[in-house]
Amino acid sequence: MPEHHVAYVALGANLGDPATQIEKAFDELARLADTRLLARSGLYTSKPAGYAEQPDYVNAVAKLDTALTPRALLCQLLDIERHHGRQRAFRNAPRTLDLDILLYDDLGVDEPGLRIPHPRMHERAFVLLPLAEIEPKLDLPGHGPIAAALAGVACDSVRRLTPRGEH
Ligand code: PH2
Ligand code: MG
Ligand code: MG
Repeated sequence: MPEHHVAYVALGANLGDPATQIEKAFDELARLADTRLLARSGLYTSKPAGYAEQPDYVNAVAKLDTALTPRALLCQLLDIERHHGRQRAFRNAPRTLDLDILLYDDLGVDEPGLRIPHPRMHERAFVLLPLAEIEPKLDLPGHGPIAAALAGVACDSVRRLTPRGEH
């Protein structure tokens, strides 16, 4: 029996048809080998953080049960990004699809190309709002309850696209 782990993945897109790409990415996550989609948030629209001259984003979060290692999961996520035509022009450039591992059990990883917990997740409303929707009691390693992290960030530039209770 392979070991099972819980991983949270952030989804983001702001080129092409972002909402459709995020919905498709949820399906692709659900079809990954040795992985089940346990929960998914609704879709959120958000103003770009970091580099302002780009279209608004659609963001969401998935909760996975997976037997993949963090590195194997990352490779699968990069593969899905490539299928969506992701190009890497420069840091924080607009993208057709971005899939980031936020958490993997309570594991800490600091390797080239892979840092878990995601080092900026606690300061990003576009991550915290969808994550809190599916895991309102979550503790963020090193940062305490997710509700406290949310209270410390500006959420006014993030809006749920679909009514609560619907995806
Ligand atoms: N991702 C970034 C940089 N800025 N801003 C928003 N609103 N949503 C994102 O997913 C996002 C961003 C780098 O990954
Ligand atoms: Mg990212
Ligand atoms: Mg990324």
